[in-house]
Amino acid sequence: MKLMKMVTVTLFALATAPAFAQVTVENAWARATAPGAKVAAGYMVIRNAGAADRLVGASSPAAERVEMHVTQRDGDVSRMRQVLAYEVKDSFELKPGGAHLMFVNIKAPFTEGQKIPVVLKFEKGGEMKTEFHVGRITAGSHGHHKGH
Ligand SMILES: [Cu+2]
Repeated sequence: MKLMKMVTVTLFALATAPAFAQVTVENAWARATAPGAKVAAGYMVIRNAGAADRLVGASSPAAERVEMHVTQRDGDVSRMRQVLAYEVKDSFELKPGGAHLMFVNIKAPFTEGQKIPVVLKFEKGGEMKTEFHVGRITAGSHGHHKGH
């Protein structure tokens, strides 16, 4: 009888565990922006210990909208392209020169040390709140593009 009860409790716990026990976000950061800039880029590592999922959207009170972009090399030029989802199997990395979140029409400049609240929307896991820490303007591999 006692064992039966324990099994029931365990099943209940599994059924109600938040989907996000499986998905975690590491090292979420955004680049500081130059005065007057309308967009900012955000990076992170998404880890997924569960079944494959897809990031299908993101939003932030700091920007009019948040798009998902990938960067593609086209000869010497790198171009950004908007995508509708990122496939997240075991992990997915957003990094300078690659995939990134694009904060469009930011409401105020992103300044170093600031924390930008972001809601990530996963196809299966639902919504997840996180924070992007704003780093230096020159952080990452795109610093040399400044001034173009
Ligand atoms: Cu972009």
